[in-house]
Amino acid sequence: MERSLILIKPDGVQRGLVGPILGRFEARGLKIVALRLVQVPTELAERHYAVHQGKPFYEGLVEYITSSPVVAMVLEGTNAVAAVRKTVGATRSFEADPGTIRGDLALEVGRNLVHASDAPETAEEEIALWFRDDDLVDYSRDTDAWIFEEGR
Ligand code: IDP
Ligand code: MG
Repeated sequence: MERSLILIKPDGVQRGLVGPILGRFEARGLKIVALRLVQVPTELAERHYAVHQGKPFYEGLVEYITSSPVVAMVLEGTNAVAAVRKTVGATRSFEADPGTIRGDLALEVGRNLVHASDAPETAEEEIALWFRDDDLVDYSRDTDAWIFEEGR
């Protein structure tokens, strides 16, 4: 099973969209294996966005993600990384397809509601950055066999 690190960014929390956003992932069948509300320390923001250091939007991005609490979570499922990225939509919200979170609920790139890991390898690194091993809960759902062909 693949896992992805998702953040509902400060605009999502402030706008009261935690439930609707989380609901889209749950409805798709992704399993929540970790979840917490975090006021992000600058140091964590800088490590999380290290790949963007030096880009013109980097400082604004760190300011944005530390401006108010985020909801951090780990979601699990078959092809979870790609599935979540599709559900989230294009980075530039105004270009995101209708039906995606950004395409339905956001307009700007700097207020795009959600972070989602972009590859299984970066997902594992990001999960280690945001959660301790024992924060991840291993459990099965009665619905798993109706969501995953291989059951579990
Ligand atoms: P992603 O979140 O869709 O993976 P990335 O390219 O990894 O997009 O960029 C990380 C975040 O940086 C974006 O989600 C967005 O909040 C912000 N960002 C990216 N490009 C720009 C930009 O051109 N202006 C302002 N913010 C940007
Ligand atoms: Mg990214």
